Amino acid sequence: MTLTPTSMHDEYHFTDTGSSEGGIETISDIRTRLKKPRLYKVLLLNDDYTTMDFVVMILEGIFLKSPTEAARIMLEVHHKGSGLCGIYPKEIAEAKIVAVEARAREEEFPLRCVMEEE
Ligand code: TYC
Repeated sequence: MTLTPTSMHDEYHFTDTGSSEGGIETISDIRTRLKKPRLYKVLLLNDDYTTMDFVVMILEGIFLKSPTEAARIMLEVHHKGSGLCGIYPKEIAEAKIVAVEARAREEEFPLRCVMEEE
């Protein structure tokens, strides 16, 4: 059985693959077991003005990267134009982007961050 997503639950789809506890499996059991959030890549974009140290600080502070990983991602963005910071459910990805751009604005850096559905 496949339940078509509704407007209230459009980020999930539900597919019946059988019950685990025996007896009658309810629709809410199926939702609890099988809801599958869409995931989004969050990417940092290069620019000519934001300092490398600030980008590393953002990657450590907002994306919880180690200093080594933060430096690696920063250099990838610097050399290739963009770089992957993490993969998150929609609301988390949106919150990371707002946090990055708010911190960048405080320092008057033009740093941009975007999301792409996986
Ligand atoms: N290109 C910047 C510089 O040379 C550094 C930078 C890296 C900026 C990553 C943004 O997302 C970025 N100072």
